[in-house]
Amino acid sequence: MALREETEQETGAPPPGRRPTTRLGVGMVGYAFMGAAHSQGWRTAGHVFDLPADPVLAAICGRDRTAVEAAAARHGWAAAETDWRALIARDDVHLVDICTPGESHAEIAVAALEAGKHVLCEKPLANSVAEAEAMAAAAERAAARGQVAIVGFNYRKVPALTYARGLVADGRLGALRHIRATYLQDWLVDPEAPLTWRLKRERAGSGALGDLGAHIVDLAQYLAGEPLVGVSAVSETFVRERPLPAGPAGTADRTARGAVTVDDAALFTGRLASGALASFEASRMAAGRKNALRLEINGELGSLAFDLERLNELSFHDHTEPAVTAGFRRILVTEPGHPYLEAWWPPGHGLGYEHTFVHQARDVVRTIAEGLPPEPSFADGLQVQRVLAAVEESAARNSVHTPVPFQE
Ligand code: SOE
Repeated sequence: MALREETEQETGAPPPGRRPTTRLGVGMVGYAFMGAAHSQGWRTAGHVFDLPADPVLAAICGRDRTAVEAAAARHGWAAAETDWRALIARDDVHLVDICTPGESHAEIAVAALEAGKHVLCEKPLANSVAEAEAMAAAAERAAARGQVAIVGFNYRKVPALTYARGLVADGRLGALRHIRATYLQDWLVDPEAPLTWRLKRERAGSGALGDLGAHIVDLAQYLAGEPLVGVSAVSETFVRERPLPAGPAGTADRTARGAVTVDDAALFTGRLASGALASFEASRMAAGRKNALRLEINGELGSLAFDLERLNELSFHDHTEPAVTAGFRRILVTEPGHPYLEAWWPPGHGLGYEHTFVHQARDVVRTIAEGLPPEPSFADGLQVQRVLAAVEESAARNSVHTPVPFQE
C-alpha cells in the first residue's frame, strides 16, 4: 500500500536537517518480550537513521484491555486495540507487526496482507510448513500489489553478521567447507520452571528447535548464501512434565502439572547445496549459557567466527597470508564503514541486542519506501520452516542411531 504523504502544512516545518516525509503507521500485535523489543526499534529508528518515511507507533493490540493499555503507555503507542482484526482495519495502520506466539502468525499475516498492509512477522515464520507455505503465497500475491512481507530474523541485523555476509559474498572465504552453529540458553534447566506457551507444541510449534534453531539455520543459510539440502538430527525433551503457570507473572503453580510437548534441545548436522557440511545445536538446557549464539565458518581461503556475547567483534583468519603471520584476528565492527554504524557512535562505542531491532525497523521502512527486495522474505522464512520440519522428521526416525556396540 502507498505510504501516506504528509505535507509541511500538516506537520509544521520539518526539523532541522530533515526533509518533509511520509509516514508509515505501524500496528503491532503482542506486547511481551518481542513486542517490547520491536517497540524500541520503531521508536528509535527514525531518530538515528535518515529514513525515507517516519515510522509512527499507531496502535498496539492484545486481548487484555488493561494490560494492552499499560503496554501502549509504556512503549509509546498512540492507541490500543483488543482485537487484531480491528487493528488491521485501521486506516492509520500501514504495516502490521506480528509479535505473538507462532500459533497465530499465519492467520494474522495472511489477513493483513489480504487487507493491503505490509507485514513484519516474528520468527519462526509459522508453526508448520503448510502455514508457512500459505504465508509465502500470500506474500507473493501481495508483492505484486507493492506490499512487503518480512520475517524478524533480527540477528541478520547484527553489524558483525551483516559484514560477515559481505565477506563471504565477496569470496574472502573461498569455497565453504564447514559451518558450526550453536545457540544455547539455560532457562529450562530448573525442572520447576513453569510450563509457559513456549513449551506447548500447539502454541509454539516446536521448542528449542523453532525458538533458537530457527535463528542459526537462518544465519547459516544467509551467511553461506545457499540453502541446506539435507539434515540428520537428534532431539530430546529432558523434563517431560512441569508445573502449570499461575499468576500474571507466569510463576509456577506447585499443585498442578502439565506435559511438555516440545523439544528441550535439538542437535543436527546438515549439508549445504555446495556440499559444505554444517552442524547445529539448539538448547535451553545448557547451564550457564544465557544467550550464547556462536558461529564459525571455514572456507578454503579463510575462516570467520562470531559470538553473540561479544557482538561488536568478528574474528577473521585470512588463509592466504603467510602461515608465519596468519591467524585469527579480531575485527572491532564499530567503524562508520561497517553496516549500520554510520549513524551510531564514534568507533569503539559498541552496540547491543536491542540495536538489531532498530536496524530491522530501518530496513523494513527502506524496503517499503524504496521498493527494495524484502529481506529476510517470507520465502526465506518458509525455507527455514522446511529445514525445521526435516529436522523433526529426522529426529523422530533417529531415536536410535546406528547402534554402538559396547562390552559390559
Ligand atoms: C527466547 O528463547 C528468545 O527470546 C527467542 O525467542 C528469541 O528469538 C531470541 O532472540 C532470544 O531468546
